[in-house]
Amino acid sequence: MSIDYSERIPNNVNLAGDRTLQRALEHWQPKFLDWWKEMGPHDFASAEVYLRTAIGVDAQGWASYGAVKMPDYRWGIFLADAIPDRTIGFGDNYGQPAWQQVPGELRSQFRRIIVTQGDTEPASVEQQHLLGHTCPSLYDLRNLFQVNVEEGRHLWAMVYLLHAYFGRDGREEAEELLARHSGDADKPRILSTFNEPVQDWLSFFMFTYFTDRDGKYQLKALAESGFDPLARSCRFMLTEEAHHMFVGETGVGRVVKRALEVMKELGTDDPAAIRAHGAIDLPTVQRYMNFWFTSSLDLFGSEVSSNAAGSFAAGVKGRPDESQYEDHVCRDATYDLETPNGIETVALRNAMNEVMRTSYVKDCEIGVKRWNMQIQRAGHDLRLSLPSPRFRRGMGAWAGMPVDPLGRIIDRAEYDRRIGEWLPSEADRAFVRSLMQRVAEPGKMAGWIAPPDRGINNLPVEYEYVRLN
Ligand code: BYC
Repeated sequence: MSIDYSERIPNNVNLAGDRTLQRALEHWQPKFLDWWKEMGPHDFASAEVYLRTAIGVDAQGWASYGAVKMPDYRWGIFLADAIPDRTIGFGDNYGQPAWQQVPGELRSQFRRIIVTQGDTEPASVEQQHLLGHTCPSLYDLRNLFQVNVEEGRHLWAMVYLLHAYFGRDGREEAEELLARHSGDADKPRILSTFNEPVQDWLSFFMFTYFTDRDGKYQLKALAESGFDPLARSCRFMLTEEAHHMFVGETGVGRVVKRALEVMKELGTDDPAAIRAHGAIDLPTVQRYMNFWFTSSLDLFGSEVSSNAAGSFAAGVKGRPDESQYEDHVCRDATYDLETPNGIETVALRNAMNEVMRTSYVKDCEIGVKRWNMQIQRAGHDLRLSLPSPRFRRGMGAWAGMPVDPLGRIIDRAEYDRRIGEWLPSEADRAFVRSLMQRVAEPGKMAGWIAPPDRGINNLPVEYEYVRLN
């Protein structure tokens, strides 16, 4: 079904055919807009931004581009097309018809997962609330806002499910999604990373590279769900998510490129000299990577999880790209986990978080390889690397363990002494923040980042992507 933009809430779910649901969502809509005004991009309500908007849900040509004031963005409800006669692809209900309603006994499991997913979306917008003021270019400013409006739409996707399938509980949860706030002492966001401040653009690029990639994996797992409306919502969200990770990968790549240009110009890799020249040295990039990668690893939950086992068994949440596996039931299969006490063999169903985390880590490696190719081509020996997934963990078997970035358990005193070498220090953060000065002339770039290879939608890099009225 195509998207109907003549409706107050654009949708392809025939909202007009369910007046009660439509009214409930129209009641939530102004609260969302109030939240956006207060917690969304600060001070840019009148700016005209070159944004893409969904006009369909098929892979070809789903987007239209044009100048939009963000508060006028048409947030709506879009589900990917239904797969006829879809069956559940994993767990104890393998091969049964997918559910069009939530089975009563799985209600609280589904609600918890949809709420957790929904909570991250506005959280990320809140984290990025002030970044527009320090954009390195109009091109980057536009990308930030594109990410923000789409995270807003992803919130709509989860709120639709809560309203449409969870009755009064769902409506209450939808209100709570606007009441919790990132970093709030009394009502924080649910998951750890979404309470971390994102105060500079290097953090933003790391966040969109590492944390949005958790989004990719979680959405892929939910796109396998036996609850068909959830699966279809997530399939469409994934098409939007790809751009966010592109922003992260190219953003970090451009920071690296600029550092290499300055290193060449100065004929040194001395971080102090590179900093004095207004670029970000590669060891600092590594420390930011260490921070955001390890924080994002925690988003997969514990290695051994009865929640994960229960979700898999029931058909609530599968593995990303479930079709790549031969055994979709995993009733007797086991998994060898590396714990601080050695290898532990556990039921595979209980290790599903770890299975997902392992695929995620592999995916994270791809961008790091590309950044290292740039460094290698420039003739330098330094290489960026992902720290061991045991390093600086806050969840699971390795939580709080004194482990170095290579994954070795070390003496607690040594860990405490050296942790400052591995993570951004206050001085690093202050330095990076000092570079964050707004550059808002079309085609101009801040001195700490190289220009992108190309513009958006075949437009030149110099295009005025945001008109700051
Ligand atoms: N911080 O059994 P456990 C995205 C909680 S990102 C705080 O180990 P489980 C996006 C957990 O909730 C994707 N708490 O793990 C990216 C549980 O609490 P309850 C977001 C944590 O349940 C960028 C307890 O610890 N989507 O879309 O198997 C921008 C024991 O948990 C953390 C999802 O996450 C943590 N890091 O799995 C915008 C998908 N980790 O319930 C958007 C939905 C765990 O006992 N969520 N806990 O009170 C899920 O599938 C699961 O909730 C989790 C945890 C994977 C998060």
